Amino acid sequence: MTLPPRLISLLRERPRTVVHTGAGMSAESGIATFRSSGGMWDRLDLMDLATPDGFLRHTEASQRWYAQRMQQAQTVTPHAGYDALVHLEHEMPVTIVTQNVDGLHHRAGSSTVHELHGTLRTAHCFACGHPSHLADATDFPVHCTTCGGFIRPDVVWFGEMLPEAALSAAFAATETCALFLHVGTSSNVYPAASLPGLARDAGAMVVEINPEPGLPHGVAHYTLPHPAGQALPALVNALRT
Ligand code: BJW
Repeated sequence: MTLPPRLISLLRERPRTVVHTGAGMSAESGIATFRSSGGMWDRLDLMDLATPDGFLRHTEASQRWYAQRMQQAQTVTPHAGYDALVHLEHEMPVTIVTQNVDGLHHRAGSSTVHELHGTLRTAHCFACGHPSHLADATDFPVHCTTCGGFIRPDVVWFGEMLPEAALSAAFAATETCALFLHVGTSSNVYPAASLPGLARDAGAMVVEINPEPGLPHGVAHYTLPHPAGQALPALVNALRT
């Protein structure tokens, strides 16, 4: 893969870097994306499974879907692109801002990770908020042992607020970085979709990594139309040569 010379020059300056990842980052580890052809929402209705109203109307189906995804997230292996990001943080200051809930950046060993849409690692009661478990459930629907409410994953659904600490850290890092890598997201969901424009306005070089790039014209300086598992190791290799 040929990288733009200006990107290689910037990398060699060891810039403050933000890596913003979406579902495509985990595709090569075997986790389905949401909106791509063959993605989860080709087969499932997101309004039934991943909204507060949908959860209350289809509690058992939603809990089963999340329990299965929680188990999958614990068993898949982070691919070479994840390892490349761990390597990159030994070379330059790297902040990872992820929309993903699968925890693969943590499992790969990245140290500064802000999870905008929560996590599949934990769960709580939808009614009383008490921490609970869902991943190992065998009987559905799963109820809270404290109040009898339904157990939900610690993820952010449409219409819900993003975790304040992660969101403010993401904006702060984006506004002060020199390189912004936008990896594997369809850029449909806000406020995450506003980050690349913010980075560009603040003076960062914006690079989109996606086999089917989708940022509006004029946001990315460069597009690498390749899978994350190939493009991210190529960036690390550029530092070695
Ligand atoms: C590869 C690849 C490979 C494949 N390598 N790439 C401003 C304007 C308009 C609307 C709003 C707005 N502000 C807020 C809203 C409302 C709403 C929203 O954005 N709606 C839009 C749909 C229009 N946002 C919210 O409600 C958010 N909350 C919020 O803003 O609170 C304040 C507020 C509340 C109420 C009113 C107003 C403000 C919350 C959003 C929560 C999103 N939750 C989900 C589910 C999480 C739980 C779960 O996982 O089950 O998060 S939805 C789903 O989409 C998930 C993802 O994180 C998110 C983004 O998806 P992503 O990552 O982009 O995946 P895909 O599948 O879309 O794309 C994959 C990409 O990978 C593709 O491009 C492929 O080409 C690529 N790819 N293989 C690299 N190998």
